[in-house]
Amino acid sequence: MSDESLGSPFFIAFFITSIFLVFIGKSSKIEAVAFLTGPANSKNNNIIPSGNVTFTQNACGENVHVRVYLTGIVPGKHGFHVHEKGDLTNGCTSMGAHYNPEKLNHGGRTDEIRHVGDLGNLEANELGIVDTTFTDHLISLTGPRTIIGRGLVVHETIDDLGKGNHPDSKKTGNSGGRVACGVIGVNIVSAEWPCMVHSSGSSNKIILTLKILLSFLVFVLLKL
Ligand SMILES: [Cu+2]
Ligand SMILES: [Zn+2]
Repeated sequence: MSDESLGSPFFIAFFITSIFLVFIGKSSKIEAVAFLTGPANSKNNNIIPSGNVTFTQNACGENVHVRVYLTGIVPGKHGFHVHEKGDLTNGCTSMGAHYNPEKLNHGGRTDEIRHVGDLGNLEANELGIVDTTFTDHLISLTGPRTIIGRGLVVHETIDDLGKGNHPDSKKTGNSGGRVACGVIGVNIVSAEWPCMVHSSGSSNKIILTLKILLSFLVFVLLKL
């Protein structure tokens, strides 16, 4: 191969396009949303709680970003969990237990031992509004720990995160009744969903880089 071909505009364009494809073009973003509501609360001027929770995962296996905006919630802290069922037959009570595929004890969101569904507490301000974001490393919108189609529940009282003395502490965090809930459904899906290979976003990028390097090699060999 001559030196001129390496420096040709076509060659440079090919290389730039390849890099662009690896880092930008190969998005496998998924977003899910749950609309939460519950019965009018007699302890809260009969206000009906409502609002949305969105879950965003930018690539298979990556952390999930959670955005919460709820109104009509009694001021203070409230347990917040993904429950195993997306069943609203009998309101929030039919959503089953905390989503716990690994059969571990209940815990807090940042604890090593926790249910996959344990998302800690939400805090409503004096106006009854919860407006917060956080990122979780354990829930997923794809693969074996997907929360799609499951229930999302806000409880009446604070979750003790498995550290209380109550017998239910290590099972539920003893956070009382269920004041608002909804089913987690798909909102935005890009081309790669569901992830057919359970690999992390970074290893997907490595595989794609190898594919591009291989096609680059074929291209070079054809030019020889
Ligand atoms: Cu719960
Ligand atoms: Zn739990």
